[in-house]
Amino acid sequence: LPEVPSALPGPTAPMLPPCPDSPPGLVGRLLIEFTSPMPLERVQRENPGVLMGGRYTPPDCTPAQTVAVIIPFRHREHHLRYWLHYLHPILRRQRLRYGVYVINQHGEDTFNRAKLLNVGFLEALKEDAAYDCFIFSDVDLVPMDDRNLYRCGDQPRHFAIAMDKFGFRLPYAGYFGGVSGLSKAQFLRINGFPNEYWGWGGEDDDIFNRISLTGMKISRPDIRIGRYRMIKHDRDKHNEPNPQRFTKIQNTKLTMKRDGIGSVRYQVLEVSRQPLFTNITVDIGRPP
Ligand code: UDH
Repeated sequence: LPEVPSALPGPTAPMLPPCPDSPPGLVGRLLIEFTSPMPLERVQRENPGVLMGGRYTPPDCTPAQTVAVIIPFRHREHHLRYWLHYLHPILRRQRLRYGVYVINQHGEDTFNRAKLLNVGFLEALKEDAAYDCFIFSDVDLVPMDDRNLYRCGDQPRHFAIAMDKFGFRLPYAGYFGGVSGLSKAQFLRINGFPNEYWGWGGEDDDIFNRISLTGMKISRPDIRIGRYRMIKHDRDKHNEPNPQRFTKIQNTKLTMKRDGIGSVRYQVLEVSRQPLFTNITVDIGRPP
């Protein structure tokens, strides 16, 4: 006799259709400016659908990926408010399931962007093991077109390919700075990012090398769509150009096996869930 199920499996929540590949309701080219003041209360008011910690899930469809947006950070509150103001509505229109993580370097020692991004990868996964796509974004970069979709594909993605400060062009063929995205598997395949680039420069080229050395290729949007505005700023204190960067990027092949996500050491000092983002303050040490 056939088995008769004692209870039919009934959906507890309505089943939502998969989110479409090309989200309807995108608006294309956007007007981005950084002149009017941007109080955090206003940004919160404008984004009622964003949950505590900066989490969002589309109400009308099921996304294929769960995206962690990771921002390396120190003393840029003013930039962060613009970033949140512009990005939350864009990411919502893109029908992403996402969370925003601001990785705040504690103390005043030399800044280390790539190490903060490694911390973001691990800490986001501790919050939600479902993250399978990681978008790494500088806090001062806002896309000028919402068709530049913040999701991962079968190759690592470079999003910020046409920045205003570089005349809306790629500054050089191997440029991978500003905003980039890797799936969890792609990130692990390159052993994450280097931890040993202290100060400004070189870490993005090292990441580019890691991707090439593992046989992957960079994917990029159309040059007319990958446009960005950067919030103008002076060089930060304690993020001087790193004079070792030129020699270090010659040695990625040797260093990437021992220096990466497998060897990152840090101490989380505070995790605080804010209305529009999760702030993780971390002690990442200092250069040797
Ligand atoms: N960052 C901080 N705080 C810092 C340093 C860096 O939050 O003190 C983060 C932030 O997300 C920033 C990113 O690291 O967007 C990259 O650093 P950056 O903006 O300093 O790098 P960029 O190449 O500028 O954009 C370099 C200095 C340009 C000086 C130009 C003077 N006209």
